[in-house]
Amino acid sequence: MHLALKPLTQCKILIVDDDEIIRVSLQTIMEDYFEVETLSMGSQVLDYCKSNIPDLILLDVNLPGVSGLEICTELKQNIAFEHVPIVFITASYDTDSQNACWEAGATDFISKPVTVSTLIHRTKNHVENKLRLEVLMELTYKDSLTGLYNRHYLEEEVGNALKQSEREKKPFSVLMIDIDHFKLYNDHYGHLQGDICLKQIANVFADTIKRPHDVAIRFGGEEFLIVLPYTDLEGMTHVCKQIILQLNKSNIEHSQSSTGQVTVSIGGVTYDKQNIMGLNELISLADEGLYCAKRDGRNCYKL
Ligand code: GH3
Ligand code: MG
Ligand code: MG
Ligand code: MG
Repeated sequence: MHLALKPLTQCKILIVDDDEIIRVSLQTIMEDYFEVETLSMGSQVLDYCKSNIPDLILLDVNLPGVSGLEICTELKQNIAFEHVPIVFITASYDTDSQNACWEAGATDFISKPVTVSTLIHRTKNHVENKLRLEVLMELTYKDSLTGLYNRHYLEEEVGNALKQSEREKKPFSVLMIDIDHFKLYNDHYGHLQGDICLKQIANVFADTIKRPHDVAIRFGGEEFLIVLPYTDLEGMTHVCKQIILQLNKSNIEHSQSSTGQVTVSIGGVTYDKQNIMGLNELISLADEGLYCAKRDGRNCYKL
């Protein structure tokens, strides 16, 4: 099977080493094949990755302050970065040092002094494997009509995101959204136009959610879930308002609806630390909110 992968020259490699000579020489070698960024301190890595997820990290073990092993452990525990290959560059070959790298979640390690061809071939292999994994995950977890995540993704991945928020004692919000009078839309405009409408609405959701952890999921036919980790009631309210506003601006005609355009109803819930809930419970509470929004006349949200 042949998978179309993005070119390696567009893949981002992050090099982290406190030794400027090593940093610059690694950069010079790698720049012929990849896009390269460098950092000198371990404490900069997490923030950098949050705004710019690399396709591979070349990581020095011995860094002042936060060590390479600590960074690796932290990144591997974070679902946003767990698939980023981390290759240690290390001068220590002894068994304990090697074991420490594997235990921290290393993908591989390369010993200093570095052999250029080994460095290039190993990094290319790891980056290509990451790209293949991403393509396969896209096929497994995305809805082909809308490009949003599918139910399979919800079942496999979102539970883990909720557990992570629980561990970090952070809020976690869920929105359930249903298109208003969509049966009338299909009956009037036809099923194919209905599909186009679903795509337009999905694009509004995708454009509205801004943070890297936010996820929009096609839950069923014309029902969607938006999962907002690290988001409290205030943040969730903002997202609801934005969705209704942006959909209003999109102005998708619906002559059979009293507003004259396509609207949605939204129910939402925020995970409550005092009253620990599982994902299914959160979804059914959001669904209750959605039912209230429908009963209250549609084109609104109930949280
Ligand atoms: P309400 O405002 O109460 O939600 O009314 P509604 O008409 O949207 O609700 P209902 O559940 O009766 O209808 C949902 C419609 O969504 C019916 C179904 O044909 C349509 N639908 C579900 N999946 C798809 C799809 O993939 N494509 C198209 N075009 N229509 C779909
Ligand atoms: Mg060092
Ligand atoms: Mg429905
Ligand atoms: Mg509906």
